Amino acid sequence: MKTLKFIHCADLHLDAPFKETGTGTYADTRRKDIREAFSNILDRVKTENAQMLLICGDLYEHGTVGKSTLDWLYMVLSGAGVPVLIIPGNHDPYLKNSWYRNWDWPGNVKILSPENPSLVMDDLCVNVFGMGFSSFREDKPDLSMVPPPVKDYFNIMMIHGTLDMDFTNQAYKPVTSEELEALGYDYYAMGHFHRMRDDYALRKAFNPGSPEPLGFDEQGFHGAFAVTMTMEQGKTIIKAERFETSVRSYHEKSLDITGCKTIEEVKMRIIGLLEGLRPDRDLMRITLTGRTDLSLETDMLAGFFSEDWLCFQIYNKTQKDFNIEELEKDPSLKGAFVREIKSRIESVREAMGKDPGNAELQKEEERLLLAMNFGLEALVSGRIEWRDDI
Ligand SMILES: [Mn+2]
Repeated sequence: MKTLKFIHCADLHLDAPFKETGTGTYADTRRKDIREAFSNILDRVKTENAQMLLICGDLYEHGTVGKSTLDWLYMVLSGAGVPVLIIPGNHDPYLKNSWYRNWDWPGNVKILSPENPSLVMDDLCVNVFGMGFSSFREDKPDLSMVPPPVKDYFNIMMIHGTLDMDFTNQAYKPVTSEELEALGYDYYAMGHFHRMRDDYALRKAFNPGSPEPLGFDEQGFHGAFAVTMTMEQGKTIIKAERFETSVRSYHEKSLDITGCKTIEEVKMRIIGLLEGLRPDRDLMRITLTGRTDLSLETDMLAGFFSEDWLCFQIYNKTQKDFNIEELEKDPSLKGAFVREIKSRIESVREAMGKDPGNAELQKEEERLLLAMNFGLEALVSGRIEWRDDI
């Protein structure tokens, strides 16, 4: 029985610009976070006793990567202690002026380029073929150039591209499960899409996603794969274990502030929404919804939180509150509805005056106020937004 253990990652995007709004140090901190996520991967190489590291494209941003980051890369990659195999992606393509051609990479790093796409390591019984990018944009690859697998070796294909998705005009190196299966390799190490996937129709294909999420469109789990392959009597078995590498995570939430009478109350509702989240880990985008007449200064409101939170965005999508006095005079169904609910609220309040601590009456008043809002919402806008705070 033969065994091969390796770590498979992709899409680090070192020195990504991080253009979105955050506090002053947001972009710099996030670029450091990417380095830390990569350090987490390199730590795993050691703790797993992995025999090689695969990086399937977009290791860095061609346009913005700095010399200090390349120096840092040299240091950490040379310290990896195992062969590191890299294919260029669409953000770090194998251009004439690519760092892959013009930088002195450590001896244990192998860049699989169109000139040298294959690497056979006899000591590990492994054959790796790499299919990366040589420009920022590439269409369907020519799979006829992929050499046949090497008998009794672990055959791995590294691809930066799009597997089994129909992006007719937008495709970056599209391939299908059938096409890859026909090549007869044992493991297809994907890169390009930033969400982890291990559920392709082709069970031998794995996409690790970005080790550190790069924006609010990259929520959820972010990490890489620790892969163990075993070969016995000509049969190869894959065990790909996902592990988390991300330093921070993005969260988008919406908050209905209908009924808030002061900014202080809005703040309190936001604080309630943050329960279970951590300022040192979570990056927030909150969209305020509902109806209010409060004048909301979102920058000021966000400023209240951004001392503790690295990224705290607040968007205002609230609408002006209903003018009950105006609507009461409305000759249509809206007016009739408002008058009916209003008279019920008044009689409940009258009863409350005679019987203060009556919990049933308090509940009934709450119900009627909600009924007023929901009913008017339905009559005015024709729909009711889902509210999960009630
Ligand atoms: Mn990418």
